[in-house]
Formats: sequence, C-alpha cells, structure tokens
Amino acid sequence: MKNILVTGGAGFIGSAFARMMVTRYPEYNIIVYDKLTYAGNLDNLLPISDEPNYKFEQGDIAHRETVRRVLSDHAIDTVVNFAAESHVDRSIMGADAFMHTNSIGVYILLDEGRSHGLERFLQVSTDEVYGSLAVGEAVESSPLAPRNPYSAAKAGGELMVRAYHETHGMNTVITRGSNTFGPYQYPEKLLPFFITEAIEDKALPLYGDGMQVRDWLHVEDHVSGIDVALHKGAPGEIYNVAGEDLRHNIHVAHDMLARLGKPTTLLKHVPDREGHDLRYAMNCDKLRALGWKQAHTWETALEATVAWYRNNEWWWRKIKTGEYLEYYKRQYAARLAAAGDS
Ligand code: NAD
Ligand code: TDX
Repeated sequence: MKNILVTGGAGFIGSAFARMMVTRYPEYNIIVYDKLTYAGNLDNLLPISDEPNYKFEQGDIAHRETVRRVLSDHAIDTVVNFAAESHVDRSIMGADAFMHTNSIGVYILLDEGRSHGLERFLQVSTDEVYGSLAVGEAVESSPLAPRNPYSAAKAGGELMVRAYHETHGMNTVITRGSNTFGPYQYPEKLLPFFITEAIEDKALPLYGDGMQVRDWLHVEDHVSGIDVALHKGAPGEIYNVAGEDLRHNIHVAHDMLARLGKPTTLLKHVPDREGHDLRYAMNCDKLRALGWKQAHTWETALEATVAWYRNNEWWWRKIKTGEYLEYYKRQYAARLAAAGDS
C-alpha cells in the first residue's frame, strides 16, 4: 500500500481520514478525489494542504474517464471510498443524486479499479443498511433492510462491492459506521445543525417525540476504525464501526444545550421525518478483535465538538448562506410553523 485514493475526501469523515493518514503515514501518498458537491469543502483539508504527501483532484466517482485517468496518473494501489450523498432528509426530497453516487458511482469505481489492478478497495458504508432495529444489535451477518432512499442506495453500492469480490476476486473490505460527529461536519446533520443554531438562540426542530435512538461515534474513532479495517481486515469481510453508545435524540440535544449554557426551551417538537428509523444499534466485536479501541467517551467527544463549533465560526458561517438557506426553508419552514414557530 503506497498511493491511496480517498474518494469523497473533502467531506466530513473523508477529510478526517485524509488528515489522519497524511500525518500518521508519511510514507503513503494520499490523493483526495472529490466532486465538491454542496457538502465537499476544501477548508476541511486546509490543515494538510501544504503536506508533501497530499494531493487533490476534483472529479465525480461516476465519471469513468476521469476515474481512469486519476487511477493511472497517481499509480493508485488502494481506494477508500467515502464519496456519497449522505443526508437522509435530502434523499426523501429526491433520490437521483443518491442513486448516481451511492450506487452507480461505487460500481464505476469498482469496475475501473478492477481494470487498473487495485490491491485493495475499502467501501465506507453505514449502520442504516440494517434498517431500524426494535431490539438487540446488528452483527455483520444480519440482514440488510434499508428503509429510506439514502440507505437503500448505500446498500446497492455495498452489494456491488460484494459482487466484485465474489465474482472477480477483488480484495474488498466494507465498514459500516454509526452516527458520527465532530469538527467539520456539514451543519445539516443533527449535532452541528443544533449547535450552530443554538449559538444564535434559534429554534431547534426535533422530529417527533425525540425518542429515536442513535449510536454515537466521534469522527476520530470512526476513521481510526477504518484504518484498522484497511490494514488488518480480511478480504471480502465487513466490519461494523460503532460507538456502542445508544442515546435518545432528545437526550443528545439536552446534553449539548447544557454544554453550551442554552435553555432546553429552544427545542421545538416538529412533524416527524417520513419513514423515520426509530433505532440503530450495532455490535462491533469483530473490529475490536483486530485491535480497534475508541479514544473518546460521549462526554469528552461532545465537549470537544461543542468547543470546536464555538471557536470556528469562520468555518460554518460561510456555509450557512445560499444553497443552505434554500434547503433550510424547504425542510424546516413548514415544520416549525406547524410547531408554532418560524
Ligand atoms: P459528507 O456529505 O460530509 O461528504 C461526502 C463527500 O462526498 C463530499 O465531499 C462530496 O463532495 C463528495 N461527493 C459526493 N458525491 C460525489 C461524487 N459523485 N463523486 C465524488 N465525490 C462526491 O458525508 P460524510 O458524513 O463525511 O460521510 C462519508 C461517508 O461515510 C459516506 O459514504 C456515508 O454514507 C458514510 N457514513 C456517514 C456517517 C455519518 O454519520 N455522517 C455514518 C456512517 C457512514
Ligand atoms: O433537524 C433535525 N431534527 C431531528 O430530530 C435533524 C437534522 C435530525 N433529527 C433526528 C433524525 C435522526 O433520528 O436526529 C437523528 C440524527 O439525524 P441525522 O443527523 O440526519 O442522521 P441520521 O439520519 O441518523 O443519519 C446519519 O447516520 C448514518 C448520517 O446522516 C448518515 O450519513 C449515516 O449513514
């Protein structure tokens, strides 16, 4: 492993992976390949922009010719694919881009990667492919039962990874991560959205009764788990990367508000997300058996995350304009109005 293509590396988790790899492995070349959609942001890569083992290429993972050129120009031997449309609420509004990137894009990367002779292909997937679990926790062999267009398209991508391993003998690994949070997360996802809105004393739209359960994982722990799976995972295998720290949304919001010193009266119960998955939970003994350990607890991770958004307004204030405001209006205006707020 020497020349690693990090697709989707200008987004939240991909950029954390690129920042970690560039410093942890000076002997590797890290080439970020990203389309720079609304969620891609070169500011996320500023901390490594002058490092000699980092390069950036702009492009779409579903664009065959560009993928082929980049694999060849950089003599890529390994692909770690983070590129995705990643927000469930946007997939409910329309799923074209989700099918394009999360399913077709994965296929193009695999197909070009196979022709190019890749040594290793790691697909970053999600706990959402297991669907909503009323009780218990998913293990890697649990059935796939996605329930929204985002997760269905991610499951499609995964199945193609499996097919290229089984049919063509490609050396693939899949990781399935749980709800991730930390610095540089686009402020449409629950925590960065609520933190940045609460800083401005705005109403926080909590879907339904707020009793949905998510399994929270700090982004540095997520990317260190991907690193372990990349280096030690067996070909064709799948590894859950989970915080194993289940929390109700309403309690997550209360913890965050307490750290910001803001009142819980900012929370407004608004009409629920359509098809809302009530509960995600995964077991990650399989990855722990390879030596992965979390460095963060919920308390330390939340504290650091709240502090980061407080200290880095330069980063999120630039984002919260233009397209962001259009999306906010479409997603929240009617919901907040229904809750008696706007
Ligand atoms: P993100 O939306 O912050 O970043 C996605 C990145 O992919 C952006 O930089 C975007 O420009 C890029 N991209 C989108 N379409 C592309 C295309 N066609 N070609 C090239 N680049 C493209 O997402 P994230 O939260 O960092 O998630 C990264 C990966 O991790 C995704 O595959 C997601 O499914 C998975 N995941 C996310 C979470 C989470 O909680 N955020 C949890 C588990 C798994
Ligand atoms: O305004 C909100 N109000 C609210 O109550 C938002 C944005 C979210 N929520 C709820 C919905 C979920 O139950 O909070 C929970 C978390 O929501 P998101 O941050 O949108 O994440 P989720 O839908 O759980 O999906 C995330 O985890 C799995 C990521 O976005 C996916 O990319 C990942 O695969």
